[in-house]
Amino acid sequence: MIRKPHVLIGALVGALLTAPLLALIFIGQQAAGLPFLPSDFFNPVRDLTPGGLITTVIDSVKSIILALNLGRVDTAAKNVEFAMAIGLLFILGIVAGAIFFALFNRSERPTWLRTGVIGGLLVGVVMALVSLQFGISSTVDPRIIGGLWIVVLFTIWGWGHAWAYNRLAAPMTAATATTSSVQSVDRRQFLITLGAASATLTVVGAGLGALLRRGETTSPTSVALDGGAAQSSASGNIDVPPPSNLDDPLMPAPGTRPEITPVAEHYRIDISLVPPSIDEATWTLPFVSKMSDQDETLAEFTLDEIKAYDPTSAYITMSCISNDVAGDLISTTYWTGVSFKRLLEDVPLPDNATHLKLIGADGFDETVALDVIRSDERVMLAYYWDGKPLEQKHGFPLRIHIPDHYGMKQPKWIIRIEVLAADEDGYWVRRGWDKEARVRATSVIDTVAVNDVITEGDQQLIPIGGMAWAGARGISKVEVRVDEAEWQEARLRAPISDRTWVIWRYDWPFAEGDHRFEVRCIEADGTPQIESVAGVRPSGATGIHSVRETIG
Ligand SMILES: Nc1nc2c(c(=O)[nH]1)N[C@H]1C(S)=C(S)[C@@H](COP(=O)(O)O)O[C@H]1N2
Ligand SMILES: [Mo]
Repeated sequence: MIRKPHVLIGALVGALLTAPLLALIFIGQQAAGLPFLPSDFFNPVRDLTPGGLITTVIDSVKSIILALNLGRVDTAAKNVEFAMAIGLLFILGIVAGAIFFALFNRSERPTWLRTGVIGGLLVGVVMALVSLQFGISSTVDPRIIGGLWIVVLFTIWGWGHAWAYNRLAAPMTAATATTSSVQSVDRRQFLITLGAASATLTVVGAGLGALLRRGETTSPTSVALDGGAAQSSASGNIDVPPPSNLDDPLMPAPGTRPEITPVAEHYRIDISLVPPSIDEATWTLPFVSKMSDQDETLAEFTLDEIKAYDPTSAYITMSCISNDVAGDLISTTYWTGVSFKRLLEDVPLPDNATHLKLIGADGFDETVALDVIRSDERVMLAYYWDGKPLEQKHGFPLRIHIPDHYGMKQPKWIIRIEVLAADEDGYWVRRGWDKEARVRATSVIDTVAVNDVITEGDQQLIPIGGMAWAGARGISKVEVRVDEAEWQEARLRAPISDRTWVIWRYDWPFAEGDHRFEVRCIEADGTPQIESVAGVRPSGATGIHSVRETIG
């Protein structure tokens, strides 16, 4: 005679077995590039939820993290996604545990083991298929090894349920038969032991995984403001010229952001937890016509062939459409690639082609009109940042730059370009964001340098500074006002290029007390920055940036 464990105990066992399973998967990813199932699984699930529900949840949690001042927006967003992806599998694991126990409860002892192992195997196969189909996290070649790893882990996990059940449902022995309370104590003891083992394995596993974290090769920026001569470079890289405004006499106010963002600090936003890893040796860029019944490859380029074209380079500021006023999702670095217009000359496009659809290895996509490419030589297929191959998380081996548009229009990790006879909505447009996504003019106060008071004649001045940016449209004027007095014109540093932000500075003859500072900018053609407040969705944030500071 046995006492059957309740399905809720099954749920508990599910949790205790799934936690170390996830830790093992994490170690596998960090140590060997095996698939990170939580993200492989999370991406398609997120895409299946209606109306960007999950994205909204991520955004809300992210806002909370930021309101609590817990760090950068891009990192916060990735951490929230990471937690949700892990949490999703963990919850599924709990449900699976309950189901396992329900199944065991209905069957006889000899079949438990078989049920557990086969159940685990089945779940593992489904998970492996999802990972192979949608996953981009694995770097192991051939990919089937990653699939097998998942199947093996889940099979052991399924067996674990049968083993735990068997242990919990142990028939009453001479020692335990006397009272059911003895059996309860035994059960409790087993669960406590299992819990302790699970916790230890999980913590040690997660810690080990974090230790093993295969550091991405981050390249220190080779250019500083006082950068002197261009740096010499390792093979395959190019020299980054010092910024053109090196001699500009206007020095940024102390505390102003660096005019060039070190690549290691460049913001990162994309839909993948683990960025796709692409093998340069096998990567090609095919142009595929979707304009007849059958797909037709019109041209195909290797990376070397793309690099063989005359390179074009520019310092470029890029911003995410999700950047709040004065947010940190905006950065500037030195981009190098081939002019897309030039490359297109060597693609035999059908006459009625109008758009190209750029597809990323992560499943992201956006379209760009051929007119845009043909009318602006600056549209670039970029392969270097800061003179070095793009980092994995920034789109290796190839991404596009389209002046004047938010990052959401500019796919990274391009693996395929489809030639279309009509426009299509891209990944974020389908999710309700602005179709055009032209950047909005913005200006930001980085610093009110209260500790760097300067004396000019008999005046004491506090340097105030920051940046202003209007995509490729240029900035003609920046104005600052204090406590809603008159707007005062700030001085501008020459921008490094026609697409970078402009560093401004205003030396304020200060008065002690509590003050409010505001900034606004005017585009090159005289268009003023939009002053009315709007959030980031759907077209990018607008509104005036203000800061408070107490002087004295
Ligand atoms: N393939 C792909 N490309 C992408 C994205 C993405 O999720 N997948 N995100 C876009 C968005 S929203 C932005 S803001 C920029 C950010 O580029 P970065 O991470 O290199 O700064 O990449 C764009 N290109
Ligand atoms: Mo973005």
